Amino acid sequence: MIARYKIALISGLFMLLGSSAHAAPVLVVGHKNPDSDSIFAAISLAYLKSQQGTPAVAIAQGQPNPETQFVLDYFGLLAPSLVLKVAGNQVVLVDHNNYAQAPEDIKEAEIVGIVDHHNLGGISTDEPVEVLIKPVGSTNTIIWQLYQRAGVAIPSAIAGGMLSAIFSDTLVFRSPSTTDLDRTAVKSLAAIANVNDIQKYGQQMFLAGEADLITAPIVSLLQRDFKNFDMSGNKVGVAQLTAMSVDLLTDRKDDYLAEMQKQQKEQGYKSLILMLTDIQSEGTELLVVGENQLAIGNALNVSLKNHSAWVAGVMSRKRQIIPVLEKVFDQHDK
Ligand SMILES: [Mn+2]
Repeated sequence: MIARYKIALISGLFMLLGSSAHAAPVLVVGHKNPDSDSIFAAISLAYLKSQQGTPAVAIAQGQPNPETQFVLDYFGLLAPSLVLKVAGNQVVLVDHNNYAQAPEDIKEAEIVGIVDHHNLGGISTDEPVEVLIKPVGSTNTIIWQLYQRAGVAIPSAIAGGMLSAIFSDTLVFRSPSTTDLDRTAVKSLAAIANVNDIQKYGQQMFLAGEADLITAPIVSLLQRDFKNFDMSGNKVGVAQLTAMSVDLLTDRKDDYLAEMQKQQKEQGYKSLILMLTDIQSEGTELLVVGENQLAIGNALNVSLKNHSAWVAGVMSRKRQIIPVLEKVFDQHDK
């Protein structure tokens, strides 16, 4: 154990000596199908690292969704470059910490940092890594704290992106994942970004995000905020769409179910779940196809009819759905 650590230390030292002249920048990347938190965490952390003397660039594993694009345009920021291959680079993961949501070739890269607010997802590394994971509403809340501690000023546009990300992840503080730290961060960021009426701005942002829910192809909507999970060896997919009007979400329920059933069979999912989350009435229409439908319904105290049920008070995938599913698949396995 000790010998191995020594070797790691020595090779780390050689890397340090050998790479000082023209080191490639560290790549900061959020999860697949990036949401606002992933995009703005990459932008804000890359800027902070660069200010602290470590050249870093934000990259993304997908195009910005309509909500994120609205925020980018609103504050005059550019979307991070689309980069799918990271082999041979130093990488910081933001807003995720599992292989399923990281770049495909991440095992051929060197993970040098993780900043996240999700459950530990099973990544292992050869070298010691700087890891910062806190159970707060948004990765950008953690990054805001990093700026405070470092005493680095946040540019106005980046502050706008960061507060939007916190709004997006906490559904304007309505999600049970919200903490006091998220509220404090938004207050501070809003002052820097000159956003005077934060509630009004949040509404504008969500309206921009849900504008195409009626017209966009079902396949692309299902993919918009889709996350893959490995639960006790089972492939499980959980997508989420949010809107301020539930009709926008449930009008196309049959189309969603048909597409989900198709993908579940074709792509070998044990279960495929879609959360249609209504921000106004604070609940989720849950759509489930595949195995364990009864167990999932029971665990949430609802009975699924035609693969779906309204689950009052459920808004957070990470806090209220993933832990339930992990338990169901864990028990199912034993
Ligand atoms: Mn997030």
